[in-house]
Amino acid sequence: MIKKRSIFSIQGLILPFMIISFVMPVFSDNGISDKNASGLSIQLYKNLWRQLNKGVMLGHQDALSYGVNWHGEKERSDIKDVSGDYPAVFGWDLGGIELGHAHNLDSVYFENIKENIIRVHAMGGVNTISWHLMNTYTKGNSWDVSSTKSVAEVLPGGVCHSEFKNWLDKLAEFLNALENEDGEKIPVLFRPYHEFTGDWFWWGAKNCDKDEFVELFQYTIDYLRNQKNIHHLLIVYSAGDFNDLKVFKERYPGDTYVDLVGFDSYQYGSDEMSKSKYIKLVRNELNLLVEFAKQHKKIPALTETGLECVSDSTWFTTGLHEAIRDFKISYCLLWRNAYNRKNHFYVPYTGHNSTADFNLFIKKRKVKMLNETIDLYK
Ligand code: BMA
Repeated sequence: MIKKRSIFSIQGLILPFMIISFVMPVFSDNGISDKNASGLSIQLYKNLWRQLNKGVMLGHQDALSYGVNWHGEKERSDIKDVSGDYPAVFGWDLGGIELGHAHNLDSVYFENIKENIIRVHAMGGVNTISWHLMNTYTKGNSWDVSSTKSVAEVLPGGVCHSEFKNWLDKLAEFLNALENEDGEKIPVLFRPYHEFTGDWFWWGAKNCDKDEFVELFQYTIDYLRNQKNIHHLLIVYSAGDFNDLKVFKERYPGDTYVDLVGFDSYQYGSDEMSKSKYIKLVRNELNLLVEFAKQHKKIPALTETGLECVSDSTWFTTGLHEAIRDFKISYCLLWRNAYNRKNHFYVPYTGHNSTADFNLFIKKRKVKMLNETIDLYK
C-alpha cells in the first residue's frame, strides 16, 4: 500500500525545500564570523550581501588623505574631482601604528586616518584597513624577508611574542577609538597579512609554513576579539596572484576567522599583451575565488587592483571592466594616488587623459559609487 505523503513527513518536506533552495540566491547570509559582533557590524555584513546582488562598489586607497599634487585638504578626493562623486569603499593602512608613530609608512597621520574613517562612515561608505606592519623579529619593514623565523618568533613561545602583543595593543587602541557620534564603534573591513601567497612580505608563503601562517592569523584575530574586546571588524582574507587555490586553501584560517575573501592583482605594462594577460589572470582568479566563496559562504572582493599611472587612457573600460564584468564581487579597490612619490597613482586626477574613460566606467550598471549603494548601516 502506498502511504499518502503528508506535508509534515520527511518526503513531504523535500519538495518545498527544493523549491526554496532554487528560488533563494546562490549566495546567502551564513552569519558573521565573530559570534559577539557589534550591531553595526552585523548590519554592514548583511548589507554587503544585499549590495553584492546590485553591483561592484568602487574603492580607492587613501582617497581622502591626498591625491596627485595635493594632500591634507578636507573632503577632497581625486575621484570626486574628476567624477563628481566619491568612491563607495575607502582603503587605509596602519603600517607604523605598532611602533607608536604619529603617521603611517606613507606619511599619513593616524589622526587624519581616524577622522576620515569617521567621515566615511557618516557618509555611508565602507572603510577597509590593511596593515603593512614592521617585521618584529628583524626590525626591518614588511618587505624584510631575510629571516624565515619572522613568523614563528612572534607566535606564543617565540622570542618576540610579548613585543608582538604590544604591537597588537597599539593596533587595538586605534581600532577601539573609531566611534561614530552616537558612541558606537565604526565597523571596518580589516585585511591583515595581505598578499600572503607572494614572497615579498615577512608573512608570505615562502617565509613561513602554512601552520605558522594560520596561527599568526588566528592569534591576531583572537587577541583582538578576546583580549581587546574588539567586535567591530569584518575580516578579509586576501591573497596575492595565484594560478590555483592550493596555497589559498592551505593557509585559510577557517570560517570563524573570515568574512570576505579576495586577492590583489595588478596590470604591469600598458601594451595590449599586458592587458590581455591581466584580464585573463583576474578572470581565472575571480572564477576560483567566487567558487571558494560560495562553498564557504563568504563575500568575494577584488581587494586591490590597478595599472600604475593609468598609462592606457582607456584602461578602465577595456581592461578593468573586462576583467570584472561577469562576476558578482563586493568591491574592487584601486591603489593610492601618491603625492609623495612620483608616477605612482591608479585613478585619474584633474587633467589626466584617462578621465573620460574613467567616467564611462563608473557609469556602467555594474559599478557603484558612494551615492549608488544601498544604505549599508540600516
Ligand atoms: C605600496 C606602495 C608603497 C606604499 C605601500 C603601503 O604598494 O604604494 O609606496 O608604501 O603600498 O601603502
